[in-house]
Amino acid sequence: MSSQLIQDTFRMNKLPHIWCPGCGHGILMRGIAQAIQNLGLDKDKVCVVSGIGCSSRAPGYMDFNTLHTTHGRALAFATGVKLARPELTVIVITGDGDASAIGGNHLIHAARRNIDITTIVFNNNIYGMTGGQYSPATPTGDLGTTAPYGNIDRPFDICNLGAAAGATYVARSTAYHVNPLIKYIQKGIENKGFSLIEGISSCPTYYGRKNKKGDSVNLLKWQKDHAVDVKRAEKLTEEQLEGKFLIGEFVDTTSPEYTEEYQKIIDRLSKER
Ligand SMILES: Cc1ncc(C[n+]2csc(CCOP(=O)(O)OP(=O)(O)O)c2C)c(N)n1
Ligand code: SF4
Ligand SMILES: [Mg+2]
Repeated sequence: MSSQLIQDTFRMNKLPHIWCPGCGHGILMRGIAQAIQNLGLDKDKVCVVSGIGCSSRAPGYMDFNTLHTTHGRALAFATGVKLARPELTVIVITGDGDASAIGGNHLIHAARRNIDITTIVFNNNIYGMTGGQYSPATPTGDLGTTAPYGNIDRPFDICNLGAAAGATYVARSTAYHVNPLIKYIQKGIENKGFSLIEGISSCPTYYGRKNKKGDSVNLLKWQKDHAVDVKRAEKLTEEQLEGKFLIGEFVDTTSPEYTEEYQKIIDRLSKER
């Protein structure tokens, strides 16, 4: 990370961060800071909200208006912020567990409302902070402290979940694919509506170790070797896509935005009085 980016967008007195060496979360956090800086946003007009988890530590380090809330409720708090101060750019940082287990209901309803919030899910396929329990994003068969014989659940595809619920911008990148990640976050922030960007992260401490997938370098190499861009995937056969996952943009559309619709009611009622 360039030292200027750190000086400009991070709280120097909160660093160094508490993440384990090799954790992917720092790369994703840096991507968000870079996207905000690239867009030239006024720091005082940005609000970054998180729930609880390793991923949700990120706003503590970032020098914007920030809220570290309760597990799973980041989007509920962020919805309140956006309705009260619609002029703010509201960004949610959340984990796979935070967003799709305890916070799953908030995720689908924020997407359904198309409220102008950009949500970045740091997906490390596990509950990192609490010791490696399986999450709704843990692949079937993988190990966690609560699945010592292999997870029998089918995982959510978090992008498909957001798209099906009505998000108007949906994309996925990884800690390895940093430049597209930054581009998608920028596009998500620019989208007037609910944007969901899934960042595939890596947790060498729990997910990597429990599943014998190696250290952080191996986990990043896995992302490099298994990610296929959605446009390229169209030309590949099912066999060629076996064991791979898709990155890229899945939804980029428009729909009425929630706070604007809400304001229209306020304006109409004010005129009628
Ligand atoms: C209401 C509530 N339930 C459970 C917890 C315990 N808890 C804290 S973080 C966490 C899981 C975090 O996993 P994830 O969202 O994937 O983030 P990660 O740590 O993997 O980045 C849980 C279950 C809590 N803090 N509050
Ligand atoms: S436990 Fe996993 S997710 Fe949490 S800081 Fe360590 S490597 Fe990162
Ligand atoms: Mg997680």
